[in-house]
Amino acid sequence: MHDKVKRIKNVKLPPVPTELAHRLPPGQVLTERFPILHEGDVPEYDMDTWSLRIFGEVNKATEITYAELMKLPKTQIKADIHCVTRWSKFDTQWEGIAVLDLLQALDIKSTAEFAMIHADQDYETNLPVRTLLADDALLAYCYQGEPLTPKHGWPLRLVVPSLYFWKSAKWIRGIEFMKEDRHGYWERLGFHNEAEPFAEQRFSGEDLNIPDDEWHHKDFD
Ligand SMILES: Nc1nc2c(c(=O)[nH]1)N[C@H]1C(S)=C(S)[C@@H](COP(=O)(O)O)O[C@H]1N2
Ligand SMILES: [Mo]
Repeated sequence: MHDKVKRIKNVKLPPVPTELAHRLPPGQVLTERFPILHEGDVPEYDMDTWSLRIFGEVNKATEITYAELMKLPKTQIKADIHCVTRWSKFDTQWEGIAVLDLLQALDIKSTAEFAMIHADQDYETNLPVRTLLADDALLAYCYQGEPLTPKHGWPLRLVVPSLYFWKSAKWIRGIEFMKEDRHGYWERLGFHNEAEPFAEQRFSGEDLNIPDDEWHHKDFD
């Protein structure tokens, strides 16, 4: 077994209050802090030229400007989030555009079963379109009533609380609709394709690269 796999498996977990236990997926630790985790540098943007590219299994590929996006209905959610490196955070509040509302404004082909989320810096992650259509899948621009900070994904990030948080791409730049599934960045490196926290779908195999379990030494706010 890989050393890091062993370490992650042996992490000691502090007790969780009984009344909250049912909300904590197996093997997770509750944190009040908000860790900051990503590959590459925090990108900088000129919002006049920023766009969200929609392509693949759509009748008309398009690029949506920030101004156009902001005209869509706004949705607020409160959700628990779970990172594969074992931290969970309860009751995070987000405001954004429900992916459902965006998709209704677009001409998506019925063959579009999967989506690849394209984000900076060269990050991508895949998920089923049906998951994106759930009530709580959001393209978020606000966190706890304030604009997202650049480190947490400003100007736009995906928030899909039902899956491990690596699927919630920050700095999203495009959604590619696909007939067939394809692996994203972490999925190629051995993370689980479906990534449901309550089923503890962390890794697809134990002989592959696995996540850094040292999030508590990292940046957070
Ligand atoms: N563009 C991009 N989005 C990303 C990542 C990344 O490396 N790049 N990391 C993911 C991972 S592993 C996690 S846990 C969350 C962390 O979000 P946070 O920094 O707001 O806590 O972002 C996800 N989205
Ligand atoms: Mo993560």
